Amino acid sequence: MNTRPVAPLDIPPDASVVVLTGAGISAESGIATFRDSGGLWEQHPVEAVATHEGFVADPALVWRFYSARRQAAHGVGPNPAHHAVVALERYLEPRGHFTLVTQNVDGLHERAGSRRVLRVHGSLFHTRCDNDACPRATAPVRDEATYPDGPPSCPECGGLLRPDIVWFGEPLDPLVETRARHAITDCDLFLTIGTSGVVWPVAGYARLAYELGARTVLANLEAPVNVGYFREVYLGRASDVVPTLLAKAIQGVG
Ligand code: BV8
Repeated sequence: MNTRPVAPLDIPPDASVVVLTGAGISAESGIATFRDSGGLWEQHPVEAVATHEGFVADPALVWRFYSARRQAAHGVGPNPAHHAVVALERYLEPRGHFTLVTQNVDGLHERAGSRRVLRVHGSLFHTRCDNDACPRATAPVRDEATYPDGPPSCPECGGLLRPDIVWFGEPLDPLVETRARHAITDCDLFLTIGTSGVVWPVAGYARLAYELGARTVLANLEAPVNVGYFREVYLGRASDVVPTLLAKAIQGVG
């Protein structure tokens, strides 16, 4: 494992960069990660709250789980790592290419000012109809409400509304995934921040970038299972490590 002392990265202003984030970038904002001790999945079996089967079996439980996450996300804000990623996007805007691929559904990247965001696992603050025959099944609407008294019904068809989240066993949006893969295929630098690298197909993105010869860089609290695909590894807390790694871009220098 190629761990290095944290130091500013040289990123040319015309570089093509993909940043991939996971729950670790939001940890210091106060959002629980999934698999660290005390994480979200410890309180809930994944099958019960993050699969369609679990939703069908107990939609009220699933909506209590996601309502609690909406409340948690409302109560916190972006941290210096989120803001550093925004600065990188602005630095590359004139001559480079930037794509943020996030597994996070908490909306903190967007609140920090990120614009070119691919949300591969959906959005906590969007709701859509669970009835595939309903036009609202493919037209998620912005929804910040919580539903403590039971699952909401679709105003269009009367069916169940669901969070616009990609659950286990469900495919990613094909257009979103195609755009993510294209960006990775074309990138010079693939910077991954705060993910355990265990959830597929996103877990395979580091290998894709590595095998295509990109500069693969990891900023994480600890080494994830796919650490072997990162040419540079910087361990530590995202809000410390990421602003340092991106310091030159933040200052607008190559
Ligand atoms: C699909 C929704 C096919 C819920 C989520 C191949 C092999 C094995 C299994 C599979 C495979 N292909 C598919 C699967 C099945 C499954 C899967 O990957 N299972 C795994 C667990 C074995 N994948 C799927 O089901 C996917 N769908 O493949 O469909 C298909 C095709 C056609 C037709 C039908 C089906 C769907 C996957 C999406 C699942 N949904 N979320 C919700 O969010 O409410 S996944 C869930 O995990 C979250 O989205 C989260 O983003 C994601 C990844 O977790 P991380 O973000 O990495 O968070 P984690 O806690 O794990 O790690 C945190 C990291 O941060 C740690 O490394 C930690 O050290 C670090 N950290 C902590 N603090 C800090 C920090 N770093 C820096 N600073 C800090 N302060």
